[in-house]
Amino acid sequence: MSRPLAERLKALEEAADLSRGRSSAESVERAAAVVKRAGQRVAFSGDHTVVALAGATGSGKSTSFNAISGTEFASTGVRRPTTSQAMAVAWGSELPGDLLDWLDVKRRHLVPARRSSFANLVLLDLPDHDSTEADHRMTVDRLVPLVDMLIWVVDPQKYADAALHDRYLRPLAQYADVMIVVLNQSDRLRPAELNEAMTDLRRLLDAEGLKKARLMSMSALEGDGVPELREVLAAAVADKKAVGQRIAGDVTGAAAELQRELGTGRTPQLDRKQRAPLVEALADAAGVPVAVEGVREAWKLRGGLATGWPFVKWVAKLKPDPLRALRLDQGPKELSPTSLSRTSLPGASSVQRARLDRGLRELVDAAAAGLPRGWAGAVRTAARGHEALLMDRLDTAIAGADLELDRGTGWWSVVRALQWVLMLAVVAGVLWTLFMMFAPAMGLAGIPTVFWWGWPAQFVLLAGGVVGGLVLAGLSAVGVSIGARGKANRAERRLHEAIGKVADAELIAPVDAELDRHRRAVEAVRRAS
Ligand SMILES: Nc1nc2c(ncn2[C@@H]2O[C@H](COP(=O)(O)OP(=O)(O)OP(=O)(O)O)[C@@H](O)[C@H]2O)c(=O)[nH]1
Ligand SMILES: [Mg+2]
Repeated sequence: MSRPLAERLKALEEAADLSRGRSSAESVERAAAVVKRAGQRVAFSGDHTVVALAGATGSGKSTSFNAISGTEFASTGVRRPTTSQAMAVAWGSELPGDLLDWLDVKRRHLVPARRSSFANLVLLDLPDHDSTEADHRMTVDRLVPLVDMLIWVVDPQKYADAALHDRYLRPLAQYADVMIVVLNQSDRLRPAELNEAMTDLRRLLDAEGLKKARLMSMSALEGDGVPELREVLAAAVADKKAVGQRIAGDVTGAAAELQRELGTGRTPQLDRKQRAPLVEALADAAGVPVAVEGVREAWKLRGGLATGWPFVKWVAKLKPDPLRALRLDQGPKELSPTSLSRTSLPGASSVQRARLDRGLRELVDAAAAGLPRGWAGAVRTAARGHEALLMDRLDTAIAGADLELDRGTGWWSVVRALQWVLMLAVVAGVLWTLFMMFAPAMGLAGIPTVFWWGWPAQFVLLAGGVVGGLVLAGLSAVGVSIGARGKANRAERRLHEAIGKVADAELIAPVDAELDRHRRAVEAVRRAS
């Protein structure tokens, strides 16, 4: 087998594999069968040239078989149909048993020939293709795709028969290189009639795309044209091209069929602009806004608890922590890899679902635009194949995102310490005041009042502690609120990133892979053609 042909076969095999499940099963299987058959044909004997005589009953196939081979192996007759089983005669030192087994031709004869111009020729006499016997037709249909060269034997009465032209010649046009049409029984026509019939038949063949098919006239009975046909066969045997040409024809036909099923040959591109809205819809459906709001509230609550005025902040302790309630406060390390749903975020509302569905549909429709049905379906399956798991994946991604809630809390501790000092000042002020009030009654008269900045020290401690604590709490609240906004923004970014990764892995990548598959199939078919 020539190198280009071997490469074309490889490309055809690749195209068939890529098209499997997308293009029609018939075209894929046909291509795969061509590849397999070619491999077998060459493996069983690339040296032999298998030529079959086919045609309608009574056209003279068996008579031609005997005339060409110079034997009497084939029985001819007036009883129609005569030949019911394929028969082979092989020239050489031994019968090519494997090849004939593969062809499943049981009746076989050897013509010992070492140096004959027919050495390595296998000539087959086939039953008729237009028989009332169904298995005759089956034998023909089985062998026509397997042989290397076909000689169509036609007679002056039936050479234009629709059964021959519609069922065989036209569909086999791609094998014109390895087809010979022989107008037999030329002895039954006057020269002018023969001329006319040959011209008519040539025109018919040309119109059917068989320009390259050779047309000859012959009288198998009287021998006219037999040497010429023998010469053509000897030449085919000598240049050994028939096997390759036949396979090349197979590849061309199968590739053309695959090509048709790939559409215009242009693969659509996934529109990157559609990614952002899709991620947005996914984030929405997965509850990212709720999570972001939770981050904001939790930050405020936690910041308030840390930096608030100690005398009232216990009230805040009564509120549940929103992130804990959503089960979003667990760091990535604490996640158990087994549980599927990890957060307690609310499920998607019907509105969110509808929006997500629309986003997905738009993405898929754009990606599949212009693709033939089977391929478009595969793109759709690629995008929606894991849909059931998608929500879980999104939830896992949200649960695993680092929301950075453990960072940026350093100043809270400083404020907390300050608040303690200020609280102690208040307590000291109160105790001091009480002491000053009850000192005389306890017989401790005459304790002088200490003045700071013109005010009694205990009052300065008490008032300073209260005012300081409240002011500090107020300023901290502003800081916490600014921090909460920052945390919420960062969480939103982080969660979108995480959702984007899921979208890429579960939706974009599979669709891209499917489009790439189409692209590669188009390319493989181009190489096979
Ligand atoms: N006049 C004439 N008769 C022929 C010629 N070739 C074959 N015949 C006759 O046509 C009849 C049929 O010939 P076969 O060779 O048996 O035809 P076949 O195509 O093998 O027919 P099936 O085996 O039935 O498919 C026989 O009687 C042959 O003698 C020819 O070139 N000229
Ligand atoms: Mg016959």
